Amino acid sequence: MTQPAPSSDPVILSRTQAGVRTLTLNRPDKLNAANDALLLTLTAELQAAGQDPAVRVVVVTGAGRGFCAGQDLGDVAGRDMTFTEHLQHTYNPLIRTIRGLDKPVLTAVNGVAAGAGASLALAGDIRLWARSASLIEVFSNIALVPDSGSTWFLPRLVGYHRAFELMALAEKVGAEDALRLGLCEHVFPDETFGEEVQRYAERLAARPLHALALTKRALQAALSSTLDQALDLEAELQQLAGDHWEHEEGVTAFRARRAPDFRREG
Ligand code: T3D
Repeated sequence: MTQPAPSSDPVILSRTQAGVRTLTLNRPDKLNAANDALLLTLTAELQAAGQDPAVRVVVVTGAGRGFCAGQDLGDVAGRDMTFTEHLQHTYNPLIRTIRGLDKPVLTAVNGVAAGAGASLALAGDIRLWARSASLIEVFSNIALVPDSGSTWFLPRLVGYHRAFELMALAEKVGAEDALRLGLCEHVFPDETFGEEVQRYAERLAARPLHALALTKRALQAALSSTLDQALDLEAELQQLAGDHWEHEEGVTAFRARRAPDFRREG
């Protein structure tokens, strides 16, 4: 299997501020089109953030005017993997890592998100968009099938018919439509996007992380479970939450009429 090629210019920039780890896709000249180095490094950085106690929230964003233009089409010819192998080696672990991470992952969509870049944009637990951002299910332009989770995310957000239309015509969805369709939670002005994302992420970082991790797990399971299964899982996870110090802190703070401090360790 191929490994990330050594490069002087990091394909992923990493910075941590106030418990927020920001991972920036850094191939701005190609609208952050993804090569293997970018995909494998991003996955490794997400896993590292998951293990790092200093990190409470992860933000994935792009450098320059694009978020991610999907697969780097210059990197496909001569590849020593089939499409199936390549997806299983690169994109699928990335999307699984985001959805499985015990910490909230925000996708901060600063510009165009196309192809697998659109899937990446949709994979965040919370999706924040800049006003000039857009999403294109561009795969059919090059006669490919939507991948990296787009066929799972999109119909759940917009329904089968609109998902099919977006995929069949590869039409650009702008920020206002994305908000209306439920492809993002908030749209911020381009000029202040970075600050707004950091402010939002810090607000989330002050929330009870253990409870949010369990919430993420419960919601994801519920997407493919029956009501009975969801009720059983809630009962099981509520025990884990109720036994955790965060719960005691929340109740104590409520009784004392003060704000809870979920950042302190047990
Ligand atoms: O391989 C597998 O395992 C299968 C997995 C597939 C996953 C996929 O993501 S398939 C879909 C691949 N992505 C695309 O087909 C998107 C191609 N790009 C575009 O359609 C357009 O660039 C955009 C709509 C995204 C943006 O258009 P625009 O007009 O704002 O920018 P531009 O001028 O087209 O692009 C700017 C530069 O980025 C340009 O380079 P240059 O001419 O300035 O040197 C362009 O070539 C480059 N670029 C954009 N997208 C890609 C790319 N270079 C390589 N790969 C790209 N995907």
